[in-house]
Parts: sequence; structure tokens; C-alpha cells
Amino acid sequence: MLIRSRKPWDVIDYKTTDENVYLNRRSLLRAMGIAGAGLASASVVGGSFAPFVSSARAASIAGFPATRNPAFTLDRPVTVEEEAITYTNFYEFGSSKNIWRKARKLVTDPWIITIEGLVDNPLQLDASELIVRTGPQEERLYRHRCVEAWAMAVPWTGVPMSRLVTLVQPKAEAKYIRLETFFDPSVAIGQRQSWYPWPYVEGMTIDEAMNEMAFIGTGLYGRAMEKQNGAPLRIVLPWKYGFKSIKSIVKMTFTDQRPVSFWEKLAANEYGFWANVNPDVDHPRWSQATERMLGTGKRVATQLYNGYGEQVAYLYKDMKGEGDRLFR
Ligand SMILES: Nc1nc2c(c(=O)[nH]1)N[C@H]1C(S)=C(S)[C@@H](COP(=O)(O)O)O[C@H]1N2
Ligand SMILES: [Mo]
Repeated sequence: MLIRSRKPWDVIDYKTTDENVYLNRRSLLRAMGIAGAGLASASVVGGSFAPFVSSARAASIAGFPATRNPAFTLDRPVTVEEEAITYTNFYEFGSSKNIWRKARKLVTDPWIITIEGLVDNPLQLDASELIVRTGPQEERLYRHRCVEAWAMAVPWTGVPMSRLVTLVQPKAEAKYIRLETFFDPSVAIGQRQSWYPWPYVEGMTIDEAMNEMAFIGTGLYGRAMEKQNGAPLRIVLPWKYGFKSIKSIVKMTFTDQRPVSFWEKLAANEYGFWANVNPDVDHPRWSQATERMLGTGKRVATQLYNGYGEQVAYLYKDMKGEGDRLFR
């Protein structure tokens, strides 16, 4: 296991090392007409928490920050924290990216998760307990690529998905995991929009779940997950478009049937099951050749499997029959 033991004085600095990134972000906020100056200066005051960090998250919680696993490195600066936790996709709270305040109404403690279906050890337990049973937590730096062509690079805290699979012991017939988000339109006002096929559903194969990159996220930037980022736990599949990384999970079902996701139900020609990042397969409505980094607005070339081909390409090598659907 490539886990480095961290000394107490070895503080992780999440502020990017690239000063231009920060300066550019400031001008971007200004251009967007946000009260950018205030937010921006608050975020760099050493030691004190910026206003966009919730008090629950600012409070120290056991397990945070977790030791960083140095096996997962980046080819780009870490995105400024404020951007990653205030620009989010969480349709349960509306289709805008600016839903972080609305998402804070979600009660995430206690949070019961059911793991059922074709497994020898079905479980129903609190999210915190699940993390203890699949721990220890670690931190990983991953790229994230939304199908809409924005991207970020962030330090997630969490546990490998393979530990959960091992814990519940899938039966031989199980091939897929179907994941489901909560349904509570009294809090999640986006769920009052009845034309969407709530609850949000996603899926992966068990082979994908066993891959070393597949991660259960419990935190970001060394603190517990903000609600808008999918507290108390979410999936992180960095080689796939972001919509596969389902947030605030309440149920996981091991099955022999391929799950039909929320987005696939809405628009199967745009959002398929595999959804592996591929710069050569355009979305029907836009190019996927490049992506825009949150914070800097910098355009960078999109990479096959989001740059994780070495780790995941073997999963798809015999799937030629599916043609380019592999990447939608
Ligand atoms: N339940 C749920 N999970 C979700 C979404 C959502 O709307 N609802 N959006 C997805 C999309 S499109 C992306 S890009 C990522 C965004 O994660 P972030 O907002 O934490 O960056 O979450 C994914 N998980
Ligand atoms: Mo996305």
C-alpha cells in the first residue's frame, strides 16, 4: 500500500502553488460581477475559515484530514477550494451551479444507507459506520471532468470502492451496482420538478467498482464533504464524465441487470451507461476535445479516460461491439 505516514507538522497546503491561478480567479469573479473581492480575500486568510465553508465542516471531525496517498498525482494545479465547493451540479437543488446555500438544508446526520441485492452480506447502517467499516480513509488528488466540459482538480477524502464490494461479498451472478440518491422534495426543491426521473440513479459494473481508481468520497480539501458536493458520501469515478459520480447515496443494489441512469432516462443519445471521457467522441451538442478549468477558465486538452487509461483501459478492451457508445 502506497500510504505515506504524515507527521503532525506536515500540513497540507491546498492553496495552489501557481499564483496565476489565484489571480486569474479573482479577475474572473470580478468579471462575473460577484462580490468577488470579499470572498476572495476571506479565502486566503490563514487559519480562519472562509464564509463559504460550513461550520459543520470547519469543525474538526475524526478522520480529517486523512493521509494523502501519493500514488495519485496531478498534471495541473489544484483548483481553488472556494470554486470547487460553490460551483456544483446537484439537480436535486436546482439546475443552476449556484445551489450551495440551498443544499445546506439537507440533513446528512444521521444518514442510513442500504446495501442489498445479490450479496451475501446485505447491510443497513449509518454512513459514518460504513466509512469506519471500509476505512481507513485516505486522500487522493483526482481530475474531474464534467460532460459539460468544465473540469477541476481536487483532493478527495474517502475510501476505495473495492473495500465496500469486499465487505458485502457479491454473489457470482451480480454484475452491476445500481446507486440511488435520496428523494425528499420537501428539502430538495429541484425534486419538485416532476419532469425529471427522480431519484437520481447511476450505475457501474462490479469490475469497475473493483478498479483502484473507484472511490467513495467523504470529504474535500481535508474536511468532511460539503452537502452541495454530496455529503455524507458520494461516488468518485474520475475516468468517467462527472454525472457518473453520484452524490448523497442512500441505496446500493447489486444486480445482474444494467442500471438505467437518471440522465440516460432523460436523453439516452447524450448520456450513456459507460460515459468514459473521450476527447474524440463529441457530445451531440458540443465538442469534447477541450475542457475549461474552474477558477482559471484555462482551456486544456481533454484526455482519453480523463488521463487514467493506464489504470482503467483494460476494463473496456473487449467491448468493441459497443462502438462509440462506450464513451457516451
Ligand atoms: N445526486 C446527484 N449526483 C450528482 C449530480 C446531481 O445532479 N445529482 N450531478 C453530477 C454531475 S453532472 C457532476 S459534474 C458532479 C459534480 O460534482 P461537484 O458538484 O461536487 O463538483 O456530480 C454528479 N453527481
Ligand atoms: Mo457533470
